[in-house]
Amino acid sequence: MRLRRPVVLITGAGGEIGHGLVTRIAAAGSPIITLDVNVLERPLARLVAREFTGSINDVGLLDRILAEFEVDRVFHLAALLSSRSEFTPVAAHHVNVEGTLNLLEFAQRQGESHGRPVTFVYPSSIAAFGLPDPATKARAARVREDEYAHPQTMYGCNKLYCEQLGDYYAKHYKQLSADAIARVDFRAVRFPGLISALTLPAGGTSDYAPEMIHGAAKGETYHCFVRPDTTIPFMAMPDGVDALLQVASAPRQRLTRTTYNLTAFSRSASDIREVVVRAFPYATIEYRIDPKRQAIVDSWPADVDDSAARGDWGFAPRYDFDRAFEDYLIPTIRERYRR
Ligand code: AKB
Repeated sequence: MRLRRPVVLITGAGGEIGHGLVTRIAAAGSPIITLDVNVLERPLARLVAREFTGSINDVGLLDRILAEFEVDRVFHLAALLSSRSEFTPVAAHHVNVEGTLNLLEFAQRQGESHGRPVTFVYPSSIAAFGLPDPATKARAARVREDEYAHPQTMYGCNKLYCEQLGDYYAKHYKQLSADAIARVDFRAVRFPGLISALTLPAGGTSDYAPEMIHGAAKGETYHCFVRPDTTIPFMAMPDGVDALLQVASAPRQRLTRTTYNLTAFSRSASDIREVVVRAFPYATIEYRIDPKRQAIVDSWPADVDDSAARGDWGFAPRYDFDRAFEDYLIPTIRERYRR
């Protein structure tokens, strides 16, 4: 007999992905508990059953959550992004790796206590790739999951390693102990640059795209820190949230891997500038290249092969480049700043 109602745990719930994810899961009627270092904004907090303010490295706090709740799904979103992580690599490792290890251990113990695997959804990133030079990037075209896995950033190293760690918890956990059973059903997606209309980006290297739009809508001059020809894959946030929900609910037997590439469109910085300037004719967007951030983006693929996600669990983004800007980003951001 079940004594407690299963809940969904979302870490980093106040961040860019968390906003959309909390809203969607709450609308579907599932109770949510959140863990974030910052207090959630009021409208978001109202949607959750219980809000914990604290660190994913506070093991005592995780123990309290373990004792009080039956968690059957974890969306582990908390992380320091790529640019921020290069300034504080040790702190990035602490949050991105040790924090993820704490959450995986939490999920294993939850699964042991209620006797069923806990679905653990992990947003990884194109930062897990590392292409050595622009010529290789141009030649590589649509990179598959297992190619060029030589990240050049602390964040990329953290993401790649945590994908492996999740795989270990899902398949090989304590393999020499006769009585240990793996209780973590780990599922990771490698996100491209995500562009959200609702939240401001914080600390990413793909942020030049959302920053251009938000800057233009606010009437501020924006200095784009990468060259006009710089190309990486992107996705509109609603498709990112859909992907997390879809991969979480995909039948286990359909999944042929634990980590999946995802993309919606690959466009250059100048393509993005052009569409933003068309929508906001008074926008001032200039190029002021930051060689270090440019080098990071140059090490990320121009496009990825996401056929495994499409084939295994039906990933099909709704927003291509034109729809993302015309139907989602421009109207929503315009409205946001008008208000
Ligand atoms: C970042 O730029 O750090 C992120 C990412 C690509 O994972 N947006």
